[in-house]
Amino acid sequence: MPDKEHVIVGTAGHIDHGKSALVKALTGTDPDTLPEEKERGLTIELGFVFLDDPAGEKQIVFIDVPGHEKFIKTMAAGASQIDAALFIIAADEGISVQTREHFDILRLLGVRLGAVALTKSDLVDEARLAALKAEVRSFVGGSFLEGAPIVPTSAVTGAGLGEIRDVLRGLGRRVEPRPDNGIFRMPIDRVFIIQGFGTVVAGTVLGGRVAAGDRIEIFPEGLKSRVRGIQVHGKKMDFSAIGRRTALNLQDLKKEDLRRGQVAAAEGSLVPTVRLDARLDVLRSAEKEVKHRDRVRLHIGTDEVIARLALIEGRKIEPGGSAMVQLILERPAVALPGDRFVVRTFSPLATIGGGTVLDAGPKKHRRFSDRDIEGMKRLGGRARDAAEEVFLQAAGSPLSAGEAALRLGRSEAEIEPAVRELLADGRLVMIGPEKPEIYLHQKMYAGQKEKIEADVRKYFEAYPERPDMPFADVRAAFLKRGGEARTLRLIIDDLRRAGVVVAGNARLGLVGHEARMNSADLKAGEEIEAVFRRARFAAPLEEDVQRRLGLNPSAFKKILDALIREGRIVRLGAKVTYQREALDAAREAVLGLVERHGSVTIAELRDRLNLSRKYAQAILEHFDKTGLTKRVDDRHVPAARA
Ligand SMILES: Nc1nc2c(ncn2[C@@H]2O[C@H](COP(=O)(O)OP(=O)(O)O)[C@@H](O)[C@H]2O)c(=O)[nH]1
Ligand SMILES: [Mg+2]
Repeated sequence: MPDKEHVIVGTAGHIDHGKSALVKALTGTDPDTLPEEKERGLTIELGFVFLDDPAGEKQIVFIDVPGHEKFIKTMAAGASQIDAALFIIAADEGISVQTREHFDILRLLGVRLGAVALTKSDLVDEARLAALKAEVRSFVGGSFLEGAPIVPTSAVTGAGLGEIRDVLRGLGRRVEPRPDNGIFRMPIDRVFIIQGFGTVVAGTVLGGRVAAGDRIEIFPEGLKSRVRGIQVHGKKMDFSAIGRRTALNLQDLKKEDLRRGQVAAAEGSLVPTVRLDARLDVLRSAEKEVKHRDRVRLHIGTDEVIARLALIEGRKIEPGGSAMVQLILERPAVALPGDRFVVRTFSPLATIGGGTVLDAGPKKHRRFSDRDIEGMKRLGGRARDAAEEVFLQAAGSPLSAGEAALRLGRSEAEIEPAVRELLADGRLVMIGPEKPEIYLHQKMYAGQKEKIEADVRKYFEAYPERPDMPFADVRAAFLKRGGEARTLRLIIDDLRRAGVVVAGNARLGLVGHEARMNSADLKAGEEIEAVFRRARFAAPLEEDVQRRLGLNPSAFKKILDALIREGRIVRLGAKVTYQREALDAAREAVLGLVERHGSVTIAELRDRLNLSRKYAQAILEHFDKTGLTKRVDDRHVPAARA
């Protein structure tokens, strides 16, 4: 395991406010590495710098973002995966245009922790610092930065650097673990070539772990590859895991095939989509209302996609408002529920809002459909409603609380109590007592139970002469409808307890159903039985009886099967079929012989009943099989005595 957990800290703030200079002052490393960046003194690309702090519990990793308005797209990609923000405001200039826009983006992306640095403190006096501090305090009021440390710093004099380091360590301790579905996922934010190493993609791992040799897929394009090598913090590793800044060397892929915005993930683990359901929060500062079919730039993960906003709820969204929308993407992308996003308009080019993905593979909705809006709201609502909706959508597939949480992109700590509440209220049915426990929504369970009962009733309407049905038939129909075997077991148990069915070995009977045949069949049954009865020990072959009575083979088989089930006819072997009374007489004869001689042979029975050897053998084998007698060499003795 990579030695320390990472804490990803993103810078944010207006251009030239000293973001890059502060990262360099803290780490000794200039995050601007491109010749063009050095030349122009301007950040263009994301810069990744590790803070050397051996005493720190966790490894701080900075993502330094460009402040220029032209590079908001890059900033949004960088900020999308961070654990905490280092929000930068130059003491001399104060709150500026991109200070506001970056702040909006951090909030929309759901960043939860951070600190403020008032940079270039060497350029202003104490009074100005105090005034700015108060202004910033009120600016961040009500946001994730309310009450956050505000630290004056100077990259020139070194003032405040020690304090910032302490603040960052403190943030590191407060970072909550990211929800993990255990499946490897890493949005790509850098693609490069290392001489002698090959094509490399880098990013922050958002789920699961990845090991050298793993097969992965690049989404949404579906490019398959294998991980040839892994680097974490410049060191070669056998694997990396959630939360870590990670570089993967990929086999068989060229740099031209790869770009920021793609997602490297476990093969087949994501489904590209052109639709996303979400709640969109529109910034109070947005210039205009949002209208149906507005075309926007969607920033999700490290990706940017052009999309139209389908307003499912309401005709427009006013600044400061919020509503359910479906984003219709102009090319496929990948996401998971819980992922945050930002939307920007084309003209004026501005961040207008953002939100949380509720469904990453939704159907097309009808606008203003109450049912659809209700479902979306529940997914985005309080834990209990969201959990209930997930169980409803899962239909026949039982889920654990953990799985429900992952489908919502929420933490298990939030969803588990909601699931327990739903169970206590009878909204969920526990399907398996195994750990973790799995549940179905009560409505889905009841629906499945009804269908099974209907299946059983239909079967006996079609085959009234049969006393029971093969369990395999019930099972096949249930599985075909998307049910699961363990659910079926529970349902059958329920139906049995409720006195609806009787469950025997591999067969199922319906309580109140008496096997019956129609009158023609009954008459044919009498005739068949009469033929066998008259033949007595010299029983004819079944097919001869069928032909003699002029019955068609399938009708004959159906009726004969019923007679056999009723015990009126007994099949002793493949070619020997007796009527019950003949068999009873044979039993008397066998018992008589055994009583006299202690045992009986085929020859003795043949002579006693005056029949051919074939029948005598079939009779004795039948009694051996049914436990009346037992064979010892060529003699058959009473089974009890043997
Ligand atoms: N006096 C002074 N100048 C600074 C300080 N930090 C940065 N600068 C200068 O401000 C300019 C912009 O800094 P830079 O880090 O590139 O800003 P960024 O665009 O926010 O990354 C550069 O000329 C820096 O030398 C500081 O603490 N004091
Ligand atoms: Mg910079």
